[in-house]
Amino acid sequence: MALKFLPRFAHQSLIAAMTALAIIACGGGGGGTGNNTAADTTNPVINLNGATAVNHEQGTAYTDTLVTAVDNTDGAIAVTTSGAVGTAPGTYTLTYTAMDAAGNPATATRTVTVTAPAVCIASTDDSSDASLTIPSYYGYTSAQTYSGYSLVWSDEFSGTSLDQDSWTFETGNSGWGNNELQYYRPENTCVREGLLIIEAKEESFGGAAYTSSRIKTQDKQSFRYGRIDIRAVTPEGQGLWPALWMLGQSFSTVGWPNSGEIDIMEMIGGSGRENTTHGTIHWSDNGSHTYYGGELTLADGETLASVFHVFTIIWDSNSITWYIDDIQVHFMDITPASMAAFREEFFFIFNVAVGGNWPGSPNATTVFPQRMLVDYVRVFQKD
Ligand SMILES: [Ca+2]
Ligand SMILES: [Ca+2]
Repeated sequence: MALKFLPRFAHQSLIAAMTALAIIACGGGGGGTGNNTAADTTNPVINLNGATAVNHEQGTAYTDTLVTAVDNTDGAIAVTTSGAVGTAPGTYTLTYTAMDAAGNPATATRTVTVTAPAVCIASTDDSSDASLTIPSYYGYTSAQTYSGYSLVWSDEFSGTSLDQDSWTFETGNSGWGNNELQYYRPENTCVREGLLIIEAKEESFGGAAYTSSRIKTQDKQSFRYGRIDIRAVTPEGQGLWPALWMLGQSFSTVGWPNSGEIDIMEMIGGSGRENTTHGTIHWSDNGSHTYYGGELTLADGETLASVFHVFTIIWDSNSITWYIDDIQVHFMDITPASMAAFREEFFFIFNVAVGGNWPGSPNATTVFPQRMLVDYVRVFQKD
């Protein structure tokens, strides 16, 4: 609830001055100003100072226009606002009330429709993108339940915008330690048709030649152990580098690689490479960065970009095992003392990098825009 006042004092001073003049004009005397003989039966008038219905794009706080009220006898009077504009897409109503000194009320409303950011649609260099349609990809689907496990968190991406109670956008073009070429922006993410869509574009922004998105669950959703299933289709092309991965929740205090890193899926785009999923962990072995990865290459010409696959880790205090479509990719024993980081909480990061040390830069064969589609992420833990 918020109260809004006009400067009333100035107005009352003016009334007082005019009253004094009236007394002088009447020749003075003790008659006083006299009381109104007729009761005030006229309602105040509320002025919205703006439209009765407005649209507001999600992602920034809504600031309402100053609403005022004026009364025939009281002049400017206070307005009380009830209701609030939420952060999620939807229509919200703000109600304004005012009352004059005689008790005559006034009320008015304004509706504010919060819309999902207009993302994954046309950018200045990509007019064809306005008609984005979600391809009907086929592919692998994992079980909804597992014996001995319970679902503790999932995001099915069934809404119309990224759930910012669980996810945070990371932004910028720092290169992210890998000489990546993209500028990460919220504008390159949307949620549509049950899918998270992260779109990499060839688009100049903030000194970068490409834009994309990177989202994380740090400080919002973190987990230790369990079975994690992520159903996704990767982008493709030389220079694309999609990743579904995790960092230790201690990252903000101990840094990398002390926090530990679990790469559930990485794919490096480019000819002959898009049929291989990489699973890797990074950690600090007594102060030196150490990593160990495994990979699996699909047969029959299938790629990670051609149909949905499910990327899985099964993680407990002893080991992490990676799977694609329930086929084992990699196994790591994490019992050594130097790997204690993997016995702590981790959060998710999903991103599509463009360029960087591992994939190399895009070239003339790379088609933009490119998209990673994520159908769901599910975390199951042992009962
Ligand atoms: Ca009145
Ligand atoms: Ca979904």
